[in-house]
Amino acid sequence: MAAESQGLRPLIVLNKCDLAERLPAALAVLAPYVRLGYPVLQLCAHSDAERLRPYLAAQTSVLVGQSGMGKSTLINALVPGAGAATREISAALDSGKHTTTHATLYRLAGDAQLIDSPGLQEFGLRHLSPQEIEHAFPELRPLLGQCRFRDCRHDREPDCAVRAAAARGEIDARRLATFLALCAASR
Ligand SMILES: Nc1nc2c(ncn2[C@@H]2O[C@H](COP(=O)(O)OP(=O)(O)O)[C@@H](O)[C@H]2O)c(=O)[nH]1
Ligand SMILES: [Mg+2]
Ligand SMILES: [Zn+2]
Repeated sequence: MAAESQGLRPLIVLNKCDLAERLPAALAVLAPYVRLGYPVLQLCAHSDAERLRPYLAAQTSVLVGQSGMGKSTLINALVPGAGAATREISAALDSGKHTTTHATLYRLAGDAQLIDSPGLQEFGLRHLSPQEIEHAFPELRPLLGQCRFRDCRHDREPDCAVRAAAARGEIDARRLATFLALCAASR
């Protein structure tokens, strides 16, 4: 949603695919995003991080995700000598929770730049207005302007095109709940 709101092209990277017993549950969580057309790249940062490289060419990319998902491990696999702190390194240095604490930009061959980020703690969407949040949900865009009320919040209003689409199963229920929670937080 943050990427959509900024006009960035999202790629969902599903890391740790070597943990085969967890893979079906992870893919089930991602299914609504696949239905929306977002590409999903499955990999294991320890063995086939190279599969990410073609997606990074000639542009700046940022790795965003919860702490522990393997962002710094990916950086170290793709950028020789990067030395990004991972959970192993911070444990060895006995620094406990100090892994990635700030964003760092790394240069790759082929005019590519890759930014490692410290996870989602500093990350919010509260700066977005309800209108900007609407546009961060591609599945809502074709419905905007079709509700009875021009300022419909898609919450309890009658003749709401968004809720009607959700009732028909055309909008994922969890995505709609997230949308309503984001709108409530931005008011
Ligand atoms: N099994 C497995 N573990 C991984 C993989 N990638 C990263 N890890 C481990 O996940 C932990 C967190 O990795 P780290 O790169 O520090 O995550 P970050 O917080 O997203 O930067 C470390 O113990 C990594 O070794 C992977 O593909 N498979
Ligand atoms: Mg990190
Ligand atoms: Zn509505």
